[in-house]
Formats: sequence, C-alpha cells, structure tokens
Amino acid sequence: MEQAAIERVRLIFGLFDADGSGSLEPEDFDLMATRVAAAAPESSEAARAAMLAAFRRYWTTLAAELDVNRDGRITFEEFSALVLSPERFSAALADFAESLAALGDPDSDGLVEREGFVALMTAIGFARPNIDALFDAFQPSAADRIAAPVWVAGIKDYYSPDKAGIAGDHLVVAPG
Ligand SMILES: [Ca+2]
Ligand SMILES: [Ca+2]
Repeated sequence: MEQAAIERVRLIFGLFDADGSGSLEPEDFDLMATRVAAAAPESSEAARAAMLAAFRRYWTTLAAELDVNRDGRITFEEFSALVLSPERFSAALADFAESLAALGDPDSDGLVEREGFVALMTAIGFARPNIDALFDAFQPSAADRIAAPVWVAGIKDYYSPDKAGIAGDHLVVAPG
C-alpha cells in the first residue's frame, strides 16, 4: 500500500468525524450531509436528497464492513482497514462521488465551476488552498470549469490504496 493512501485516509477520517468525538458515528454523516446540502443552494431538492441518501448509504456500508467490535462507532484503527479492501466500498463510494459531483453541477451541463466546487469541498472540511490546488490539478477550462466525471474519478482515486501522485494528494499536503 502507498503511504500517500494512508495519509489520504487519515485526513478523510478527521473530516468525517464532523462532531469531533474521535470516532465515526451516524451523527457525523448527518451533520456533514446537512452542511454539504447547505453549500449547494442552487441545486434541486432531488439532488440534495440523493446526496443525503448517499451519505447514509456510505455510513451504513462503513458500519457493516468496518465496525469490527460492533459498538456503533468506527475508530481510526477500524477505519484504516478501508484501504485494504476498497472493492467492498466501491458501490457506495461511486454513489457518494456521483451525488457530490451532481450537487456541484446544479444546471446539469456536466461542468462544475470553481465556486461550486469550493463551496462543497469547504463544507466537507478541506482547506481553501488545498481545494484550489486540487481544482487546478483537474485542469479546468479557460472558463474555470472542470468536467464532473473528472471529479468523480478523482474521488475514487482518492480511496485507492495503490495510487500515488494523484490529483487528490493536493488535499493532503500543504500547497507549495
Ligand atoms: Ca464523531
Ligand atoms: Ca467500532
């Protein structure tokens, strides 16, 4: 496994622990889903509902696969097993990635503008310089837009244990 993948998982665990309790619980995902929905005021109710459902499904999948001691919480030790068998999460992750990108494309033209991207990624908890570095790595057009599928693929790469030097690594390291 790549060290970069471990660092990516460590970062996302800290962000998913939205209430700062030190472990992941269903409340974290509801809290984050609410924040993310609020960051996409121009999106349809259907798109926000899909996002909420994707967050819940993601939690349910994580809990079923990773909560080894069945206490209803996922510690970092439990969470880190996620990178060992990404195939068990791929369907839930794809759902999550696609509904997030859809939320960032309120007019459904297949393009995500920097403003919407920044709003959603800020709601998840990433820092602005990292968000801009990631957006730039996705090679935006002259109009400063990226293709939604590029973002979806980037999210999937982020969770891939054998990937290093990917766009998503811009979220982990301080931009130079
Ligand atoms: Ca928590
Ligand atoms: Ca547990």
